[in-house]
Amino acid sequence: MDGSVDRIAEPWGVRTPYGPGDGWPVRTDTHLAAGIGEDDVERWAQTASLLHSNGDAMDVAVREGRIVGVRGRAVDRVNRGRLGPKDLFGWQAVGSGDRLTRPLVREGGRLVESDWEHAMGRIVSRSKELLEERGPGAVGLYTTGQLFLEEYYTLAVIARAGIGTHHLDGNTRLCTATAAEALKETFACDGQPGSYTDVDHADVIALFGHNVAETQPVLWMRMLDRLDGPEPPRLVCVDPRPTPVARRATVHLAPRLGTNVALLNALLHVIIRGDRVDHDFVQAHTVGYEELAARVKTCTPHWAARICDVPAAAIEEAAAVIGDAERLLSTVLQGVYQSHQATAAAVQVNNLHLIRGMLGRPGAGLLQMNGQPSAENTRECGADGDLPGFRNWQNDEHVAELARLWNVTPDTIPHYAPPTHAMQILRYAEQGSVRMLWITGSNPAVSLPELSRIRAVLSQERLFTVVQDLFLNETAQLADVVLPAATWAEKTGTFTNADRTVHLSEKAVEPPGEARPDLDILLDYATRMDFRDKDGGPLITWHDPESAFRAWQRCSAGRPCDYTGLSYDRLRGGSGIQWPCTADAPDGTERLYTDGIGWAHPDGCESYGKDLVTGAALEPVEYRSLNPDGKALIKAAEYLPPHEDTTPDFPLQLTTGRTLYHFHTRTKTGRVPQLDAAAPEMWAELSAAEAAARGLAEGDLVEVATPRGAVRARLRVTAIRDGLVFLPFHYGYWDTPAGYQPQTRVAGRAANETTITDWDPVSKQPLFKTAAARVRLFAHGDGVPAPAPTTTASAPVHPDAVPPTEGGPQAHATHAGDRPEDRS
Ligand SMILES: Nc1nc2c(c(=O)[nH]1)N[C@H]1C(S)=C(S)[C@@H](COP(=O)(O)OP(=O)(O)OC[C@H]3O[C@@H](n4cnc5c(=O)[nH]c(N)nc54)[C@H](O)[C@@H]3O)O[C@H]1N2
Ligand SMILES: Nc1nc2c(c(=O)[nH]1)N[C@H]1C(S)=C(S)[C@@H](COP(=O)(O)OP(=O)(O)OC[C@H]3O[C@@H](n4cnc5c(=O)[nH]c(N)nc54)[C@H](O)[C@@H]3O)O[C@H]1N2
Ligand SMILES: [Mo]
Repeated sequence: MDGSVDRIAEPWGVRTPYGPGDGWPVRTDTHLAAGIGEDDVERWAQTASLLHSNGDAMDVAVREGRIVGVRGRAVDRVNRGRLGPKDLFGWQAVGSGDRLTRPLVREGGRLVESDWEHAMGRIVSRSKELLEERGPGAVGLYTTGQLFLEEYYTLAVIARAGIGTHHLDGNTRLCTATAAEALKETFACDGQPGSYTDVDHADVIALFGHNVAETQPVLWMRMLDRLDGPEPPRLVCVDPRPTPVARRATVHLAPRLGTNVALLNALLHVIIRGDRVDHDFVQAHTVGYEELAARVKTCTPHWAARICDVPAAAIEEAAAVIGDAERLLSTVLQGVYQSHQATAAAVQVNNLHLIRGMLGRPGAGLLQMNGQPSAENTRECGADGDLPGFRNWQNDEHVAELARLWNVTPDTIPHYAPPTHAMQILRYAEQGSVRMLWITGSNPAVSLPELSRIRAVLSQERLFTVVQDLFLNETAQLADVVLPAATWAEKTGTFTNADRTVHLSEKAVEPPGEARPDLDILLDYATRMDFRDKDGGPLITWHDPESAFRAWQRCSAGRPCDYTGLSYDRLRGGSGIQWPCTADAPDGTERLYTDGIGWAHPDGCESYGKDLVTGAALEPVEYRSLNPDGKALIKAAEYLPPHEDTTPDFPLQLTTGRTLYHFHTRTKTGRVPQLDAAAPEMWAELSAAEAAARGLAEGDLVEVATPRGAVRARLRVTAIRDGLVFLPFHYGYWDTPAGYQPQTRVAGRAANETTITDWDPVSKQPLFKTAAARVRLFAHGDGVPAPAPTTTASAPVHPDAVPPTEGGPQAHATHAGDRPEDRS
């Protein structure tokens, strides 16, 4: 099968079909810079993908101190050598000519070049001033899902035990807060139950609001290879857009936005009505079944059909497929997490698995997906609104454990209330109680909802903003101090993907100019702040990535995410390894809950749970009486209508999301010629009927407006459901074209000008996927089609009208088949 294809035109490459229970064949994908052959590569450095949560393992090719390409790692359990388009080409952004190379500080209103001494000095003196005058609550830290484990753990210790602030969260709040919360509601603890190898065994795969084809293309390759092999699985897809997944589905349900709970309750109704319930499993491992059965009794497919605008027969059919499954794998992502009733809906997917006994065996897998590459570590290390090691802020013994570990008194670690969530930190900054905000690895001026408000908050005079990034992005433009960070391939560390696989990422090249690894910056800050433990010793006792990793191992010991059996050496050379990895499970753990529910006992659990409607936290005593034996919790939820519904003025539903070729606010992918060219500009999507009703055609310039703001973009007419407009959220208000020309300002282009300040009451995740909007003609097109890809959910209904998305010779990547030495 060896050969080469244009991986912009054919994002998933060639097929390697396989049957149930067989190992996924190897296919090694390679892309090297023009004119470079494998013989020209001086060195390969081991790492994994940092442009999504899949954790595709790869080696970075180095020549003369520069990255010149990448090759998938055939030995790795996650990808068996394959890479997606973003990873094949995205490495070029690391060497981009416009990286930040020196610290910047604001002088007389302008950002000017400075040095580390001066820039760190400003941060430290402001920190000390605020701690003195206003206390730790004046300092907020907003991090990411894109750093390394060692960095998050250091950040968490600095925040919780050094500064002593409650206000530390990640952009994971926008991303996987609901995944974590749904797992906490059902299993009383975070931790992904399933494994990617469940794809190898499943007879039914159900995807809820997850466009895996575009957002984890290698996982989709695995599914495609099953679909093209003997005894293929049946696919259920719940998504309002015609995604590549929807096009391959046995049953595709395209609900109205924000109606996931109604749809899931109807699926549960049919399964319970037909008694496709594993009563033995329910009896042995769960509490709450009776309440669920009562709750969904009236949720017939006919009832849901009216709410979701999906045919009742299709709901029956999907329920029959799920009800008949012997090995059901479900995945859930942003179509649930960022939509109305996020946690309540995600929990109903868990319920499907619990009542069908689909847990803890090959193929019976549940993946409450992650989005960002290291979001898992943000959660584990407690750099989001959790305590490190999945510890429970309401459990005094857990807080005491951390205090012993860090040699501080328990009252040093704030735990009087749940750690502050990102939207609330922003609110405190808006109101003036938070006076310093340190942003690491995120671009909130593009990625948070209601941008006019975010810009106003971040540019306040009284708020001291620090931005630590690779580029002078939209957020950095508003900062008081900008710190140049080294990134992936320029620093060493570990990170963990969505199925708990830990990878080592080695330094391959030097960072540009004075840019420094995030870990070094944080350690430097801790030293300058002189953070001490209770005996006067230094609070932070580690000094480099490997010693930070060992410190984290001690923190993880005995917790669900136990890393004690791992080491840098063990992660070097072979495959990534799944946690928990301990002396008892030295090769890691493929699936959780193979032997009952492990972490729901009141003494050990991470969370006592919340009310699914109000988000109010349960008291320890309430939890103890509800679940004394630590079983899984079946929690029912009632469907409630979306907060912002359509009106005559705003008659369409608006959703936002991703395209295959770009990552977030495009700081990395926008600087890569192959990726930039595949989707160079903003667009909007409507169905043919909605376009016709407004006299609109492909390529017309339209304005999409909500009560918050508007964007202008060319229209792509697709097979999206009626009543819906879609905007990709990748395009910021600064253009950063590949080729590194100077940036230019583009007004009215970022999708988040239109989105609403609103969040799920339980997980506090912002709702980027349910709002009401109107679309009107701004100017007729000039025959030029919308700049949207044709290979994705954005495929035009009239393919002849739009030239196909291709990458040409520069987008060719090679693939090579199984070699005996690669077989594991
Ligand atoms: N190419 C690419 N890949 C990425 C990323 C990227 O930026 N680009 N980012 C990474 C990150 S951080 C994340 S979080 C993931 C996100 O990965 P996904 O969740 O797969 O991506 P999205 O496009 O945000 O949303 C998924 C789908 O939700 C559907 N949807 C919208 N509203 C609803 C609803 O109310 N109900 C249902 N059932 N579906 C709905 C949309 O039509 C969309 O197809 O991707 C990761 N991978
Ligand atoms: N409308 C709408 N908005 C959304 C979403 C949506 O679906 N719709 N999705 C949400 C989701 S799921 C997510 S995850 C967020 C993502 O939103 P952001 O976090 O804003 O995403 P990025 O553009 O990836 O920003 C990451 C920043 O970190 C920098 N960076 C990269 N690597 C490093 C590093 O090693 N060190 C440092 N210091 N910096 C680094 C990059 O240059 C970039 O500026 O957007 C959210 N916003
Ligand atoms: Mo995300």
